[in-house]
Amino acid sequence: MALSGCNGDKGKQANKTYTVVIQQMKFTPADLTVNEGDTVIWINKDIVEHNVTTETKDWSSPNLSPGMSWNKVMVKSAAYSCTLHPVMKGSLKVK
Ligand SMILES: [Cu+2]
Repeated sequence: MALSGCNGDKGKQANKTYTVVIQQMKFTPADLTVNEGDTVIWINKDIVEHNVTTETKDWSSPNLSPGMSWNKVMVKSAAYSCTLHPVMKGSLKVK
């Protein structure tokens, strides 16, 4: 496991990829903790379009049709939602 704290130019740890499934108007898992540089893939397995947009609007995905996926390398923590369905919320914590 990575040590927390200042990590400057220490040895590189292998980056991982995490998947968040969008289904039944929910992000699963809704809360995810990753390391900086890890990739998160959102897959829309629902029957309607969804997107992933941070509350601060730092970044957002395009609208994802059913069956589409989108990925992003995470560099900082973010709370996000789907602007089409604001009740859908998730959060990413970057260690
Ligand atoms: Cu949605």
